[in-house]
Amino acid sequence: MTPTTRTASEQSELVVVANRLPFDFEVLPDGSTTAHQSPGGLVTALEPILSRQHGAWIGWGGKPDLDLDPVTTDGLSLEPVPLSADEVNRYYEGFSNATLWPLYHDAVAESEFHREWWDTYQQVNRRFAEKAAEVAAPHATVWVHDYQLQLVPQMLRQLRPDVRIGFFLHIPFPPSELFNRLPWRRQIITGLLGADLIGFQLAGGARNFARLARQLLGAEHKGSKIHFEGRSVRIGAFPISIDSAGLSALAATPQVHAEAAELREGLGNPRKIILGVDRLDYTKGINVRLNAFAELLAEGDPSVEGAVMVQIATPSRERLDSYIRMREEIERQVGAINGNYGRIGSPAIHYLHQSLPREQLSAFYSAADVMTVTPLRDGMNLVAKEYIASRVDGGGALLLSEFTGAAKELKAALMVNPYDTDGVKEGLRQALNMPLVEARRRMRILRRQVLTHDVDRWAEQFLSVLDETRESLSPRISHLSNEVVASLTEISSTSRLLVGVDFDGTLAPMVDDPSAARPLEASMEALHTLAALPGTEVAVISGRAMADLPTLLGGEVGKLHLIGSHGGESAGKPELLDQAAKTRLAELTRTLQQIVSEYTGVNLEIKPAGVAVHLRQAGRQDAVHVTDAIENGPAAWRGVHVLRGKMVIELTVISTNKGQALDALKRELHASGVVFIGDDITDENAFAVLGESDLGIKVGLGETAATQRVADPGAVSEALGHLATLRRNAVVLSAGVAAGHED
Ligand code: ADQ
Repeated sequence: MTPTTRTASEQSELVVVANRLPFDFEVLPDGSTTAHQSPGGLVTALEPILSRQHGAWIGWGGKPDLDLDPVTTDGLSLEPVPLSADEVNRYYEGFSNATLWPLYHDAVAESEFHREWWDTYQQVNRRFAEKAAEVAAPHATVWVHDYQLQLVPQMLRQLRPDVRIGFFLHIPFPPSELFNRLPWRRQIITGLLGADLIGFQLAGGARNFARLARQLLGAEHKGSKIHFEGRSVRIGAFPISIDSAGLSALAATPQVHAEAAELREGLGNPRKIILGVDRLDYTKGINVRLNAFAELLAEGDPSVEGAVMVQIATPSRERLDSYIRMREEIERQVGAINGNYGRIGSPAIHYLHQSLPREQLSAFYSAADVMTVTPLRDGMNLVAKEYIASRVDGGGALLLSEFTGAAKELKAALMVNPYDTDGVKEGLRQALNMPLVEARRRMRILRRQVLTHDVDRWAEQFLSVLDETRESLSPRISHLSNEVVASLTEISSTSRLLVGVDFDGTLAPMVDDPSAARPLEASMEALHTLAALPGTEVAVISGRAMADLPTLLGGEVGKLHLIGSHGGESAGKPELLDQAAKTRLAELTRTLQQIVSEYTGVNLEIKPAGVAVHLRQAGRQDAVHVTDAIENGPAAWRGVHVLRGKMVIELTVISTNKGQALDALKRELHASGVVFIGDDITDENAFAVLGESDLGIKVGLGETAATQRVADPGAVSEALGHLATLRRNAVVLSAGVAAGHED
């Protein structure tokens, strides 16, 4: 698809792409829809930046089959992506939450692998990428979020190579031992590598990713950069945080104070309140703390009068079997503990399966003496940070699982291993009995960390590193027009592709001394990448002597086809010249030597089937005289063919040209589509033989039979790099889709 039918003023400089819009939509009984903002940390952090930059947020409305129009609020435009009930089922509940979620969380629950889920995941990712391509202004920044959208960076890059793409993963990135179970592992890594910057919560996630990119795709990794298909991708750790100041301010309000006091009273003024706040998810280790608390009650310390536990669990993913089972298990556990240890009017555990407003949550945080955060694995865990930010009184104690991302920053918390019931019990006991001075000392350290590392800082750091990648984004990419990108995209899926490229002025920038010409490294890398792909052939078709080409190409020919002397020479071709032609060539060489001997700056290049006269270094007048002498002399001889290039005239004793050579190669290789790129007049013969399903790209100005044009050899590098990515995806991904899995 070719992007955008929007005008520039309808596009955005900064686009956030996330599974959900930061709004909840509700369909009323009369069929109309209302929207309520659901201010998560992410939108709070990004809203000011988004509004300033006429930003957009692309996401799903949260209900199947919602067909919503884009809306703009406070300078932020919301761009809904609709999902059918089937897609919600397969892409969201299926592949995202029943395949990826458990796999990325240490496989604490079993992952399910279904090919239909993967198909829908790809389809929906494509829809998000297409929406982003439509909404993003030229050279915009697009920030893609989380595990539901890991293919979007690469898909978007194909559609819009001009935009800068950042990706942030909110959940852990697993080690290869787990990730490699995924049948579509290569596609996911390739999808992510479409970004310019990939952010993880922790450095360990970035390391896991780099190792997999190397193992699965042969990508090179050095420091914070991964080199893949001629591009450099930055990776790094960006631990997310919360609106620390906002939550502190909220906790300091008299209303929250009063509500916290009411809560304590409502709970029967226990000596200690233990709190858990989570999405109801099996990764959160809610059962871990319930077990530990139950065992402590059984041992009589604390007594049920001494401590009360409050567990607030916000409903989550309620249609998935694993969540239904877990909810039943937790509710059974709560019931059993209350049955065993509760009293009439004073249960041991208060359990709310509800989502609470911010103020009420703040009151719970303020009232809780001990906060229990015991996930088996968690990308970060914002609840731990919210608790700390809410303790404006400097009190409270945090029991924290060492398997949360937060544990790396919140070192002054009481750390526990959630798999070690005795350890969790001990931690809980310690927290309940911690001397005030020590508790305050710890909380002071924790607060300093959370207040100085808030979500604003997180977003700014991510976006400024993403901005730095602008340098590595070649400025030439802007010279690839949307039409060139669209044509490359179209031809990349042909069944047998032949890519032909000229050397001088196309692969290698023009230089005065022909022997000093060298191809751009990125172009060569792209050619070798292409040549290694199945169903893909690459030929360098040059006027240079065949014998010189390997050296000119940097010594490494690999799988490239080489054609020299404008098609006169190629590997396996019988002898180039018969006796008559050899005699003619000798005579031609002698005559040309005589003509040029009177001029300085005119160089002859003796080739196997002809002589090239280079005029680039000659004065204007001299060039005219030499040209006249040649045109009126040997150019008119029988059996001599003339190729007129830019400041070069070439006389050959054979009649082949690049068009014939390209056409012959196309037939020999049974190519179904040809891309030819060239800059010179002699390349026009090649453009002339291209058919409807082929693509000709002219480099630079001047009349041409080619249908597309790029600026210079730098832009050729971009075009070839882009074609290599597209082709790789076309052949590798289609092979994966056809086979239903990767291997
Ligand atoms: P989550 O798995 O959702 O996030 P978490 O970081 O704890 O986990 O965030 C939960 C949020 O929901 C918190 O802001 C919390 O206040 C809120 N919440 C929980 N229970 C609630 C209730 N009953 N009522 C109202 N609000 C409630 C994912 C990753 C995490 C990562 C975040 C952010 O799994 O590891 O920290 O993204 O990147």
